[in-house]
Amino acid sequence: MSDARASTSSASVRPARVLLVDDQDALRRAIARSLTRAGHEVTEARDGSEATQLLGARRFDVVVSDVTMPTVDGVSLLRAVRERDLDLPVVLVTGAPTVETAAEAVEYGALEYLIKPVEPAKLDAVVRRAATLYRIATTKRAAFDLLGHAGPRAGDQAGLEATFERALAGLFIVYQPIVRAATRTLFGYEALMRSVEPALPHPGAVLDAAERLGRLAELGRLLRARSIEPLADAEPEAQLFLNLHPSDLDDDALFDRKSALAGIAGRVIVEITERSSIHDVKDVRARVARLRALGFTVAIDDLGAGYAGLSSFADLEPEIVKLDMSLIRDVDRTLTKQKLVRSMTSLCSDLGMLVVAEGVETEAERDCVVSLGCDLLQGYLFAKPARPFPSWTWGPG
Ligand code: G
Ligand code: MN
Repeated sequence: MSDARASTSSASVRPARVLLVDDQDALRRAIARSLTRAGHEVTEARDGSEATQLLGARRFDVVVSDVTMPTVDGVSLLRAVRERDLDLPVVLVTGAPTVETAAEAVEYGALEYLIKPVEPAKLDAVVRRAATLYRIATTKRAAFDLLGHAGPRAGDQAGLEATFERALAGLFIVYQPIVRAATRTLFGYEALMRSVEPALPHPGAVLDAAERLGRLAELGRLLRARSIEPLADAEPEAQLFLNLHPSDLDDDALFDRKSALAGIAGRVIVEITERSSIHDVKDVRARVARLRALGFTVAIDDLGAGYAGLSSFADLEPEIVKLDMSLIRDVDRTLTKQKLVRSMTSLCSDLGMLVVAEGVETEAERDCVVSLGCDLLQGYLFAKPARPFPSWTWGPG
């Protein structure tokens, strides 16, 4: 990008504290040497988990990470970094670029996405630019703290609060159709949060910020209220899928019989994700039973994306199971995925549960998951999430 400019115009001669992550020892050492020669202070990590530990223990100005590594890969590391620090620049370096990782890298705010081999001079320029941008970001926060607030406050906390407030103000809801495989008709829409705040660019970041600020319940209420607002304009038979954070189950407002949401409970499916643990919620079963008693339908979201294994099934007894898109991606070309999806659909149909295939992007994936017994389909192939209510197509063929 603008490295050439950065290297010539950069006034920054301060060395950057670089966390360098790569599982290939020889390559990592070579890069470390060249960065050290360029005047930087380099700490090496062999993988993402070692890097995460170092991030907890020391301060860095920039993270330079390989993408493909065992256990914790570069993109997961990028997410871990964003959980701790909204500004710390991450430069991803890959030997095997894919559109998918590039897109994820952008989504989670990687500063640069470089292809190996990277010239030492170029890496030096990128690192300098990154470190400078980081300083600008922290300075901006400090300035905001000084000018925008009276009284002593933790800079990071204040920065995060301000960012979160802007995210709340710029929050909006998009909807993605979910269609029936058997009849090729609309089943409902999933409501998805979006934010225009660049510092919290994706729903996960907004949720993390809310969690750190102890404002998850408030965010959940806002999202639920916003999500049902346009429902009067939807097809009357359309169901509404709502994402709940496990902590929402602790919020009494969710169980209020007189709420607008409870009033339409019969068309609402609450999705509880497998991505975060429901073990922290007290009396999960009783809480979920109360939701059912109010008329809500329960779905497990992101199944296959990890964490809960099958124990969440026992706790939630969902009516609907949403298979994570990682299981659906290339399912038509991946035998192991086909076997997994097939076992899930047959198990679920034994239990009377409907299965949704999430993230269907191609006709081949669509036809494959239909033949494997998925009842409901969702994904870019049919429609991207959009303001209410996007039209959709079955796709060509
Ligand atoms: O975690 P949950 O399943 O609620 O999140 C769904 C996310 O997946 C949304 O942010 C939505 O924009 C995205 N999404 C929906 N359909 C597709 C798809 O076909 N491909 C990809 N890559 N993402 C999708
Ligand atoms: Mn969902």
